[in-house]
Amino acid sequence: MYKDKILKLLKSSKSGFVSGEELAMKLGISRTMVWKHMRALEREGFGIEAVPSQGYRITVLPDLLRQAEIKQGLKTRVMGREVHLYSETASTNSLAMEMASKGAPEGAALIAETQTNGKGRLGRKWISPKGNLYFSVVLRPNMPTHKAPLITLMGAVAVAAAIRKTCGVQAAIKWPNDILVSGKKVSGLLTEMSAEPDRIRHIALGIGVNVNTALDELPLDVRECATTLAAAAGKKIDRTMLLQQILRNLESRYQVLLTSESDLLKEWEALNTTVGRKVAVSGLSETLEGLAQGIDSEGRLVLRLDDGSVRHVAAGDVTILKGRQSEK
Ligand code: BT5
Repeated sequence: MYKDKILKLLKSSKSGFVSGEELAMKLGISRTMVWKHMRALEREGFGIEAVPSQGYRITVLPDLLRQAEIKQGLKTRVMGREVHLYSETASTNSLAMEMASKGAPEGAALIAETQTNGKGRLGRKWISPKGNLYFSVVLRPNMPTHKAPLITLMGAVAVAAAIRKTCGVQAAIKWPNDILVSGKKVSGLLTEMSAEPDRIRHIALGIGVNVNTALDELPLDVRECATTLAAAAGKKIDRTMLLQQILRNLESRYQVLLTSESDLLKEWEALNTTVGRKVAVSGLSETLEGLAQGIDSEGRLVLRLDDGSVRHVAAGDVTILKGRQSEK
């Protein structure tokens, strides 16, 4: 698309300016067409200044994801090989499940600027104001059904490592699907699956990250336990860069999971904030308290209860009990 090419040229110009003549020549279009594309970019929220004898330059960059920018320099083979970008959808996970059942390839990424019915686990909601990241990738792992929880752990590693690298913020994983910064939730993952008794057909790995939204866009009860990367880093975060890094990490960590599960679990252990802590895990029928000792080969949390017995917990919500943190 010409608009994306124009943006690329303007962004890579050292002085910031590129003349209408140069743009017209490089794109093989007339100067009138260049001008028309500039007006179209302004309608999308870009600020464009035209200075006689210097040319055009960008003065305001809107915080909008663009498909071409996401693809540019991504350099992945699988993750993001197809990118579908929506300004609004009910839930990218619902979309991903639907598209996967119709044959979408592994690595297809469904991304939305906002969700009207963002989903958490167990019918809970994921609040999805603009300015953050909401996306799902289609996966078709050749692994038995009981190993599917490892996909969530793999995704958590990819997200936590990407946040550390691109935002310089010490993100940590709370088992099973939360990413925390300073004890507050900045990201959540939702893995949905279609399977036969012994075989996974496809998975939608959904990732929500609070990036640039103002905290008061979140309802009070959520705000108390949540934060955003911009708040933690003290600056606006480039969502495209973060998204690209998560996709790159998903590509590499998915391969690690499929070829050397123990290596993936080692990285998970290094990034997690649950193991070694005294925790309470509330499941559907009971709440267990104990020392989180580790993770097993099916992604279950290994918990030593106060009576010395050991339980492998497959799902639940973890509360890290305060006052016992020296156990880490
Ligand atoms: C999760 O569930 O954390 C999974 C979140 C997955 C969201 C992504 S966005 C893209 C894809 N499409 C979807 O529809 N979903 C996925 P859970 O562990 O059940 O946590 C849900 C709880 O987190 C809620 O009950 C709230 O307490 C809290 N919460 C909701 N919105 C939040 C937000 N934006 N930031 C932090 N916490 C939030």
